[in-house]
Parts: sequence; structure tokens; C-alpha cells
Amino acid sequence: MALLLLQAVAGLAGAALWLAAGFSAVGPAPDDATPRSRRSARTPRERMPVLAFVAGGTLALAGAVALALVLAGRGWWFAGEKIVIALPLQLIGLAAGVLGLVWWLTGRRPVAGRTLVLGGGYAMAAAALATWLIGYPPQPVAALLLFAAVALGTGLTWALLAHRGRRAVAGFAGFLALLLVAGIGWSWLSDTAAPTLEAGTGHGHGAAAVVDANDGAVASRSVETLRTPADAPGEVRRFELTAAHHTVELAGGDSVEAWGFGGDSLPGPELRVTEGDLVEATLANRDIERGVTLHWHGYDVPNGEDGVAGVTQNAVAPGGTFTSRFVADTAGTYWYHTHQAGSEGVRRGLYGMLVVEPAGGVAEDLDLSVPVHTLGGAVFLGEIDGPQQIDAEPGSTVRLRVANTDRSPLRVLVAGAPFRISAVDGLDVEGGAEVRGEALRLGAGARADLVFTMPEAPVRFETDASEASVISFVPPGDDATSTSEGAPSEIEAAPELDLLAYGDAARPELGPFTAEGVLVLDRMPRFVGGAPIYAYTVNGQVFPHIEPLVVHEGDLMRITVANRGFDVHPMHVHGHHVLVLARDGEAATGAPLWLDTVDVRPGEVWELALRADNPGIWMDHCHDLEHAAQGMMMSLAYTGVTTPFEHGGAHANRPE
Ligand SMILES: [Cu+2]
Repeated sequence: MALLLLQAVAGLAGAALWLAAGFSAVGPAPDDATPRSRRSARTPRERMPVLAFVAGGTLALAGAVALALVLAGRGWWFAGEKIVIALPLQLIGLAAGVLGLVWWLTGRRPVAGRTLVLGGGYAMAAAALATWLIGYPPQPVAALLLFAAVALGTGLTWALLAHRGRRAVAGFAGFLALLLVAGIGWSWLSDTAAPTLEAGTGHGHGAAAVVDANDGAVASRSVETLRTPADAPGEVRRFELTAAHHTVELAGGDSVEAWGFGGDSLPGPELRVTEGDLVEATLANRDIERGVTLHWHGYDVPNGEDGVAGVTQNAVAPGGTFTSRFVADTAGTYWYHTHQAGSEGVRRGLYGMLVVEPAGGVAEDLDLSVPVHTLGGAVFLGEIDGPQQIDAEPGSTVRLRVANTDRSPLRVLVAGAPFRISAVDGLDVEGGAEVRGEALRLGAGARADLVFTMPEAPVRFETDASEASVISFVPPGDDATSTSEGAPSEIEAAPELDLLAYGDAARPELGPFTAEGVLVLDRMPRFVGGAPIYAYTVNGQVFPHIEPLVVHEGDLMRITVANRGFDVHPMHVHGHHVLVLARDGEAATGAPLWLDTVDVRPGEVWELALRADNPGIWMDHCHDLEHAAQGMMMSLAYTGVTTPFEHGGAHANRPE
């Protein structure tokens, strides 16, 4: 990450210094009636600053090129455009600049010399911009536009310096303006083209049969057919969730306007069922104007029950209802939230916990779900935004089901007792040793089960989201001296546990990969919803134009995720868990780590395996939902699956 930043800064500095050299060579000369642009550099006082700028610029440029090569060694995703587009521009710029400098110094062709020094600077500036405008993958059309802009800018400079008259200046300026408009227009067109969410059907909602490369023709089926039958086996557990505005009282005395799934508290009701139950949840929208849905985060339900507005259903408008059903066939810690304009809805409180207890019951004496959420500046651990105290008998066991429902990463820790991480993203982690004083990092949307045995002294559950919001476990009957209130927080200084090396169990035999996918995460100026923003991109595109990951049912897909930006991206795949193979080229060594949310930090490369065993059109997006709303959403599409639902439209569907 530091390398990426350093390389970008070096490139910009090189261009800026060469441009400074060019401009200081064309500056006005008050002591001479001759326009300075027509003179050579006669005095050392004129030469010195120019030469100093050139030396500094060339040094910075060399640094940028060297760092680009180092980055290319770390992965082509980090350096593609820096090598293919920026490097030629930098070399041409440097050659032109040096030639111009010589002409200017010797006085042989002072005007052309100055023009070339400036033109060289433009080329270097364009090279630096390639990282911010084009990124990965390097696009030939965008590269051509950049080269043309440099040429026209140099032409315009020559027309001005050589006093070629108004027509020449206007000509170059006109073409440059035209190029700019064409570039923006081209970008707008590609960002407003027909959406791409389905596999292989081209664009739109084709109902025709799709030709599958492996199996020939596959009958097409709609996401609407991928539902759980009402008579599916299992004891029926019915829940009613009503989305509505309400007011939440904060511990400090203030109140916050919130949106919720029932009651006056935050979060929505905990849905606690037993493995094997048939969950039937009816969502009603009382007064959420933007609409609402019910998405089962991390639960691999049939596609039609996934609750994504504009992909698997329409947003439920005020007065409307939607019933979703699924067999709770996997025990673990999950959560539910709206998937309609979730960047606002989840933040305001449309979320709750889903706990599926194992068929044999929970092994621990105390089992507590702890969704961590920030609202109105207060941090809620469960329903309370302040210190909490819970009685726990020494020797009893405690399971904390922690979920990060915010948009930023969260660090958590059990202070005062050794603890074990027994599950991550709902699935058990085998053979994890007890740790003490180490913090666990949870990306946005992720969960972990922390298990500890209550000692004789108090224990605290801490997060780095708030020093005030802690849960103290105290032996019952102890007086105030035994409470841990006021104890120094351990979380800030605690080293971070690495889940890739945690636990030990045999790694599953996967078999050969039959599909490949690469996601390169970045930021680029793009049009989202028709408006130009500094968007969050995958492979240079924004939702809904990012090419989907396409799988056939039964595929084993290797997915590489590379983050070449400066933000953390907790990438969340719907309907599947992915097995972590490696991070930054280092293989995972702990127990098999199956995640539904992969927290990809700047500069990181993750290698993941996905078994295509749950047909549908699945969202794959950043769970920093602001990033999702600003472009970082795409689909994992099975061949032959179509959707009748659309982004926007009469239901104003907003799939994030
Ligand atoms: Cu993100």
C-alpha cells in the first residue's frame, strides 16, 4: 500500500517538476524587450532554476518507474497501466524534454525547445493521470485519448509560444476541447450502457435458452423459480418483521430517529431457530418510503429468497409485504438486513441477528449475540450503547456471537480470560487454540463466535469502536470492587490475530479449478446513476456494468481479489462461502477458513475458491455499503439464470 502511494506521488512529482522547468523557461523577462520565449537561456540566473527542476523531476520520474517495476513484480493488477501506458508516455516525455532543454540551452531553436520541455511535462502528467483515470485493465481507447491530449496540448503550446496567430491557437484549443468532450462522452456512454448482471445473455432480460459451453443448451430459468417450497421439510418457525420509523433512546439521554424491523430498540428482533427448522419470515413495510427487503447475510439460501431489490425481487414499498422461506440447514451466527438502498437503511437500523442453534443445542452455558452498530455517534453492543454488566458463574462457559454491522472494520477482544474463536462467518473453525490479549479483526458484515470460560475475576468484551460500550462479565454476588468498570482498555495495544494461521484441521480436497475470476478493486472517476463521481470500481467498471463472474453449476472457481486502491474493501459474496487459499502469495495454513465477507486491505491480493453449488444471480459487492452505492457491486451469475427484476424502474430498486 505504501508502495502504491509512493509510486503515485513520485510520478506526480516528476511531472510537476518538469512542468515547472518548462514554465520557468517561458516566464517573462522584464530586463529585455525581446519576448523571452524567442531568446535562448543566456544567463546562469535563468538557467539554474530550470536545471534544478529538470534534475529533481528526472530523479522523481526514475523513482516512479523503478517502483512501477517493483509493483509489477507483486502483481500485474497493480502496475498494468503504469507499464503499458504510463511508461511509454514517460519515456517519450523525457526524450522530448531533454531534446528541448538542449535546444533551449544552446539557443539553436529556443521556441521549439521550450515547447518540447513543456510537452514532455504534459506527457509525464498524463502518465501520472493514467493511474487515476484508466487503472486496471489498461484500456487502449483511453490510452489513445491520453496520447492525443498530450499531442494537442503540445501543439497549442507551440502555437502560443511561436505566435502562430489566433487561428492556430483556436484550432489546437478546439481539438483539445473536442477530445475532452469525447472522452467524457465515451465514459458516460460506457457507464450508462445496458446493465450486465446475467451470464451470457448479452444485455437485458433475454428469456431465450442460453448455450452453455460445457453442456450445450441449458433451459433458462428465472430467479423467481429458485425459491423454497412452502411444504419444505422442517418444523415451521414463523416470524413477522415490520419495517418502520422509530425513535431510539441513547444511554446519554439523547434520542435518534432510526429505522427498524420492530419494536423501539436497535437492532431488530433476534431470530433464534434450531438446525433443521423451516424459517418463514414475513416482512411488512409500514412507512419506509425508499422501500425495504430482507437479506439473510451469509446464509446460503435459494437465490429467490436472497432479498436483493432489483435482482431477486422488487423493493417492498410502504404497505407491501414479502414472505421469504428457507431451511435452516447450517448452524451458526448470521444476520439479516435490508438490501434496498442499504447504505442508508442498514446504517439507520434495518438489521438484526439470525442465530441457528445446532440440533443438539448450544454447548455453552451463556450464549449471547452481540451485533456491533454505530448510530447517532453511539456504539451499540446488542441493544445497549453503554457499559453493560452480566453475571457469570466462575467456571461457566460463554459464547459471544459478534457481528460487525457497520461499514468500517472492527477490532474485538476478550480481556481478562483466554478465549477461543470457535466460528467465523457462521462456520466452525476447528482446533483453534486459546489466545490471550490478541484482538480479532472483523471486516464490515463479518461475524465471529468467541468462547471463554469464566474465571474468578471479571472479564470484559471490548471493541475499538467505543471505549464506553463494553460488556463486563462479573461473578454473581461480587461487590463493586470486582467489577471491571474503569479498567484500562486493552484493545488499542493488542496485536492482531491472523485467521489464516488459526486452528488446524485437514484442508479439503478441492479438485481442479474449472473457472477463473479476477476482481481488481480501485477508485476511478465514473458515472454512477448518471452522475459523475469519484467512484469505487471493480476491473475499471461500476455497477451495473461490471462483467459478472460467470459459472456453470458444479464449477470450482478460483477468484483472485486485488485491492489497488487506498480503501479497505470487505467483499461479500451472496449465496456462497469462499475458501481462503492464500493472501499476498502466502498460503493459508490454519483450519480451512470459509468466509462470506473477505476484508481486502489496500495492496492485498487474496486467492479464494468458490464451489458453484447454489444456482442464481448473486450479488458480489463491497460491504462498506457506501462503496457499494458508489459503484462497487457486481454479480456472480450462473449460466441459464435470468431475472425479470431491474435496477431502478417503477420500484426504484437500489440493489445495495
Ligand atoms: Cu469497499
